[in-house]
Amino acid sequence: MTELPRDFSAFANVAGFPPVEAAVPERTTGERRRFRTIWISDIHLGTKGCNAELLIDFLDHTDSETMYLVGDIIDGWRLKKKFYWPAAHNDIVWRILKRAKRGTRIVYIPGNHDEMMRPFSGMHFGGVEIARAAFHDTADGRRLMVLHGDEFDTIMLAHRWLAFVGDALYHVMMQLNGWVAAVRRALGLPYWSISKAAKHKVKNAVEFISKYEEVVARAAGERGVDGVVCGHIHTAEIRSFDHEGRAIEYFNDGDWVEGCNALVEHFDGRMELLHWTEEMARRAAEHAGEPRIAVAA
Ligand SMILES: [Mn+2]
Repeated sequence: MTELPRDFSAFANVAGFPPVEAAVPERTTGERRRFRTIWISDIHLGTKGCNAELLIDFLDHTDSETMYLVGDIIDGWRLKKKFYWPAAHNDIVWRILKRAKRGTRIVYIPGNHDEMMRPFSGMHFGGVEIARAAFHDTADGRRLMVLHGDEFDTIMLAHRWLAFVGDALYHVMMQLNGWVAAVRRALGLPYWSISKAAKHKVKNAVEFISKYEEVVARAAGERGVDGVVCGHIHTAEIRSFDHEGRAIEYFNDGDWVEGCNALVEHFDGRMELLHWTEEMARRAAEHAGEPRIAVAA
C-alpha cells in the first residue's frame, strides 16, 4: 500500500490543479502599471521563505506584454524533503496562468531548484513557454541574453557558499565578539575576534557577488549580445561592464525571498529595478492623505 503524504489537505490542494479560483481574489479595480517586459525569479514556491503576499500584490498592480520567469520559481529540492504548499502559492501560479490566458507572453526558464522542468524546454503548458534560455530584444534595439545563472556555478564553485553569509549573522557575531573575548581572556587564551573573522567572510561574499557579475557579463560579451538578465544569487543589480571596448549590461532581477525585486523594461526600452517593499510604502503614503469616508453609526 502506498503511503499518503502527511499533509493530506495540502496534497488535495495540488490534486485540484490548476486552481479554478484564487484563494485571495485577484484585484480587479484600479490602474495596473504597464511595462513592455517584466523579469522575476527566485520565488522559491514550496518554501516558507517565499514572500507570497508581496508577490501577489506585485502581480495585481502590474502588467506587461512579456513576462520572463527566470528560474527557481518552484523549489523542487525543498519540496522533495518536506511538502509545503499553502494556498497563497497556488494563487501565484493561478495569477501567472491567468496572465497567459489574457495574452501576456510568458517564458519560463527553469533554474537549478526547478531543474526537473528543464527536460520540458521547447514545450508549452497552459500558454507558458518553457525554455533553457532566451534572447530578448529591447524596444531600443539591444539584444539581451536571459538565463537563470547557475550555469556559472562551476566557475564560481569554490566561493559559492560565501554568498549566503547574511548581514544579520554578521551583526549577531559583532555582538558576540565582546563576550567571546571576555571568556577567552578568563581562560587565558589569546585574543581572537569573531567579528573580524565574520567580516572577512562578508567581504568575501561581496567579492563573490562582484566576481559572479563579471563572469556572467563576460560570457554575454563573448556571445556578442549587448547584455544579460539573470537571477540565482538573490542580489538585484544593474551594472555595466567593459568587454573588449564594448559596454555589456548586467541585469539581475533579484528574488522574492528577501529583496522582493522585479526587473522591468519600459515601452521606450528603459530598464528599471523595482523594489516592491518601497513601492508598497510609497503607495501607502500616497493614500494616507486621502480623506476617509465616515461611516454613520
Ligand atoms: Mn538558483
